[in-house]
Amino acid sequence: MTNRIIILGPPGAGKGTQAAKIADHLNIPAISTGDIFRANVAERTELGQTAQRYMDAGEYVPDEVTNAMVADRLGTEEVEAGFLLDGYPRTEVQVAELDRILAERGGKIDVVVELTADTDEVVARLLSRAKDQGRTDDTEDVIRRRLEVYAEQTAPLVALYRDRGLLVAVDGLGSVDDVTARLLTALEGHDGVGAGA
Ligand code: B4P
Repeated sequence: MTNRIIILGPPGAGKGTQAAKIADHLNIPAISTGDIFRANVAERTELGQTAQRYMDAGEYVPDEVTNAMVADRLGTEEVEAGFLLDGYPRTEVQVAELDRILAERGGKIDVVVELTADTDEVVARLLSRAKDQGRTDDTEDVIRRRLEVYAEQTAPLVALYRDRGLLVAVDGLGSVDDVTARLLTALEGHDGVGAGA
């Protein structure tokens, strides 16, 4: 049994923060599409130049770009014992591509965690990150757009994965450590996760 986990949630819910902790605990790689895009922006690669235009506007990077990048990563040996996808899939087209990639390799997703947090809290967190880190997509206008895009394109995936019997919702409010503990409890209670990692 492997650990194949998706973490979903609005911008600022704590996906990236928690993905690193959970992946470390389960000894599997966290694949964060946002981090990969930001690394490419910093290195000024062609992918980074494409991604930056969309990220700075609060829009999603086009599916074909994101899908190709994830397919590449899921083709490597490092994901054999499992993986945690942080911020992917974010659209129905990305879900279909992930299904295709996994079917080709004879795999499947074990669990999808929805990290929940209300709008006031996520806006406050992102504005606070803007002060600390100066991320160009953490301005008030762009945050508002990112939340709209999430509601339009990603929130429907919650129902989609619930219908597949894979969804576990975890409250993202409280201290980082409290949320990690809640997540680990939810994952341990879910069939298949934690075994054989
Ligand atoms: P991401 O990097 O995924 O950014 P995010 O949604 O803001 O989440 P992030 O992981 O950074 O924040 P977190 O909630 O951990 O995406 C950025 C952009 O990349 C997207 O807008 C899009 O343009 C592009 N992109 C990425 N994936 C894509 C895809 N699949 N398809 C198309 N485009 C894609 O944390 C937020 C803040 O809250 C942090 O400052 C953190 O320290 C703080 N925090 C976390 N937990 C907390 C807690 N419990 N209490 C208080 N603060 C907390």
